[in-house]
Amino acid sequence: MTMRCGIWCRLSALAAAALLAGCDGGSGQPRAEGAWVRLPAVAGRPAAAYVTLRGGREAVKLKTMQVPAARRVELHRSMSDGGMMSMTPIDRIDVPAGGTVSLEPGGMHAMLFDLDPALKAGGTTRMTLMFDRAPAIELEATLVAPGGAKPE
Ligand SMILES: [Cu+2]
Repeated sequence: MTMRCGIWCRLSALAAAALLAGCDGGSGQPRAEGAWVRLPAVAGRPAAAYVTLRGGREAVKLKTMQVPAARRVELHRSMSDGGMMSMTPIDRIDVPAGGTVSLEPGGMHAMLFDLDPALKAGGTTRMTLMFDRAPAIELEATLVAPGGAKPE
C-alpha cells in the first residue's frame, strides 16, 4: 500500500514537472521580460523603450513594436562615433535561438515618437512585440522618469 502510493506520488510529480516544462520553454517560442520606457525630459521629444528578449527554439527577428500610447515606433541602434553618441534606425533585431538580447541604454532600443504626454513615471504602458516567425508578445512596460535607470 505504502509502495503503491509512493509510485503514484512520484508519477504525479513527474507529470507536474512535465506540465511546468511545457508552460515554460516547451512552447519553443521567444519570450520577453523587463520592459521599461524612459520618459523624455522635454515634452514632445521621443521616449526610449527597452526590453530583454529570450530566444526560443528557433532564431527569430523582432520586426517592430506597437505602442498604442505612441504615434510611431522605430527600432534604433546607438553608436559611439569619435566619442559622440548617435543612433541609427534598424529594420530588425535578431534574436538567436536560446540566446538573450537586451535592448538597453547605449545599445539597441525602440524610439517612441509622440508619446501620450499624460503618461507618468511609475505607471505602465502596453507594448506589443512583432516578430517575423513567432506569435506577437504583449507586455506592460514600466514608465521611468527622465534620466532614470532600469527599474528593479
Ligand atoms: Cu533612438
